[in-house]
Amino acid sequence: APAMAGAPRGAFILFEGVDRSGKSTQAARLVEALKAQGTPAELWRFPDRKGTVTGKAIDDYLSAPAPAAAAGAAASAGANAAPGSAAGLSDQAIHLLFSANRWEKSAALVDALRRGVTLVVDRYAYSGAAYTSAKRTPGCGLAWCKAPDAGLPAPDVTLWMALPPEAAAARGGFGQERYENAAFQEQVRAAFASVRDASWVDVDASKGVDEVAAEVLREAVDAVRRCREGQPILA
Ligand code: DGP
Ligand code: NA
Ligand code: NA
Repeated sequence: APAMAGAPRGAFILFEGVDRSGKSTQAARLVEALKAQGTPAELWRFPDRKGTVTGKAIDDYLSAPAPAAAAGAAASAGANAAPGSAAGLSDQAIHLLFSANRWEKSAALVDALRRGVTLVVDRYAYSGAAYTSAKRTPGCGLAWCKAPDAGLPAPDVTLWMALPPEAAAARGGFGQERYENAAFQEQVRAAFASVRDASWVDVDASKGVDEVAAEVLREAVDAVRRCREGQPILA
């Protein structure tokens, strides 16, 4: 379909961070703040557990309690999972499903941006590379982890919710999901440092919620402006 003359595209604003960094709270607040300013905006999240073919398997995998063991092993496949259950998927298979989950939504994502909707996205391909490479599975180094996501639409800005380990720990205990243990989260944090790129902006997530929200809104408004001024959709 021909592009509507003069219709500005929306911005792709991504939040990344370790678990408990406050990104989901900030992403929800940002959508409301943008809408209040008259900018059409939607909240998306990955993995998309509900609106996709792959979401159910990913949800089953994440919900399965991980065996208590060394951090890497604890995040990997449950050795005793029943055959055919997502809980027992290999590190390689679940990695590709997470990537497929993003690819399932990629055409709709580009379509929304073209329609002028700004997308505020909670996790994306950086989480994909960071969480799997943090498992230190032989043969699954960073290049292997990044490969299936190559060519996905890319964010206009990535807001990294920077939170020191002590501050994350002070926010209380983890839940029951597979990756929620302190040792593995530290490996994830280190892996994120190896995947950062020019789209990244550090947000000091240890500040108060309102202060963080104000900083986030400034960065988001800047990205929306760049997209209105004609910055092409990135890949
Ligand atoms: P969330 O719903 O944002 O808490 O994400 C669920 C968990 O899945 C969280 O621990 C981060 C992890 N995760 C998100 N995306 C990916 C991915 O692409 N690959 C892997 N291995 N883990 C991911
Ligand atoms: Na989580
Ligand atoms: Na979250």
